[in-house]
Amino acid sequence: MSPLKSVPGLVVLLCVAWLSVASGHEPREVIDKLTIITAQVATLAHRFDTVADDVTVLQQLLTATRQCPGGWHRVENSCFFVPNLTGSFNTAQSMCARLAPGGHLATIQPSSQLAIEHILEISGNTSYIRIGLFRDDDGGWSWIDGSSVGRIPWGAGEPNNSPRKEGETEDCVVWARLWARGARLIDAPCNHTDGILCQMDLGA
Ligand SMILES: [Ca+2]
Repeated sequence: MSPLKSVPGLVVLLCVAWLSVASGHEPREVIDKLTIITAQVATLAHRFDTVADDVTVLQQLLTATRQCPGGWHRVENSCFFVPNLTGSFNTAQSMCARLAPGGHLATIQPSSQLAIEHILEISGNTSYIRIGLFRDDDGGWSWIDGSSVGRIPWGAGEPNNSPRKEGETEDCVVWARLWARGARLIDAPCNHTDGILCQMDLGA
């Protein structure tokens, strides 16, 4: 593409005139060189896009070949684990971080919910399982790994911020393992001792 067609003509003419004077070349030569440089830049940009696409494919292949640690269950590009431990929200998050690099309390996405339900059904005996959802400073709900919060499968009547003890608040979320399928999340106090669902991400 001629530079005359890619930027305002007046600016190009002024640049060509200046370059012509500064370099001692004829304006036609300057235009020819600018045209060649423009074409080279376009070629390099195309090559960069091609390399970026190749890197994306290689990253996807690398993620696909990674494996979960022993005892962890793979769901999509993450691994999930129910340790034979219990803890408060903060304790559980620390445990998950110690169990695997990048480990954290689990995030439940609609696409992975059914598979995670199955993992919880075959793991442990604890009725309530901590996950990484908590009430943030704005009063909304946030996942501890920063994932976007979409539809939350709350149980019937939840969240109700209805603690049994006076003075407590229900600022953390647990998975009620024995509730009906599909809607098992309830808000509950963060300091209660519950089971734990950890997650580590293979693509990290
Ligand atoms: Ca509740």
